[in-house]
Amino acid sequence: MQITDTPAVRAFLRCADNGWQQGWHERNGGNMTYRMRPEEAELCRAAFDETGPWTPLGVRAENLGGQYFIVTGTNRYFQNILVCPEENIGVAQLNADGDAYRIVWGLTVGHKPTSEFPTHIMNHAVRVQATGGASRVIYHAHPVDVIALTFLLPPEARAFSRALWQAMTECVVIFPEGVGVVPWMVCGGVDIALATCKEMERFAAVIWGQHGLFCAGEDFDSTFGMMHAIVKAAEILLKVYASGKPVLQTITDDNLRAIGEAFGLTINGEFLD
Ligand code: 2HA
Ligand code: ZN
Repeated sequence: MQITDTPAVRAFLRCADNGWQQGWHERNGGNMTYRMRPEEAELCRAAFDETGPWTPLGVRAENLGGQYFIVTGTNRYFQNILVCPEENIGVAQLNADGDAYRIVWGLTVGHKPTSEFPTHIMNHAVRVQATGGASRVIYHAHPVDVIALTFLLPPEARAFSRALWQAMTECVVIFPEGVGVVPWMVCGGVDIALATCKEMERFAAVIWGQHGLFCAGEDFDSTFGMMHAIVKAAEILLKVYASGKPVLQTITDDNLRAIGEAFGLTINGEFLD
């Protein structure tokens, strides 16, 4: 079987293309990584070249040592991923210490994983711990409405979580813990990786000021679905703000508590009044 025909890679390709179709990936914007299950990596192993030199990551994820990740490439475009997977995505292996990587398959153009690879790896490290090993996908995109919202709300988890919960009933069901926020920072480096993974200790979704959004999840559907819900809620908020009309009713804190009770959820009480 070709690597591109294995279920894990096919699911990665489909998710990436869905993001492109949504308009979340101008030019080379956005990136995605998937932490492969041992049996998924084993299925591809015959096609891996595991002889290359290690490249330092700049961060260290001890709990991920030796694991394999499907990754998008730096300066590659989501619009091309489905058409030419081998040029635009690859598989990266971490060394035993979890502080360096090598490409073992793919990325035949550019040969380097996404510039946000340190952020992805640190997010995986934290989400693996937060979910007892279940978390596998980290997905970063540049959705217009989420970025626009970062000009209008204070760059704080509480403000964003409350606004998004109030925008659409299902939001508090999808992310009852809320969303994290990292105010504007230089992207692509270790500092933003550390700031993001600190938020990821508590939240599966983290908004980057004037930049975009990171979502983590156990599979592609739930990760994409989280991103989609946040984008949609942001769009609703912007439409309401842009209407210039007074808001006559919203989802109150008691309404949110009632949803929590009805669905058996623990809603982050810090964000309720
Ligand atoms: O991959 O989105 O944050 C390009 C980016 C950097
Ligand atoms: Zn980005």
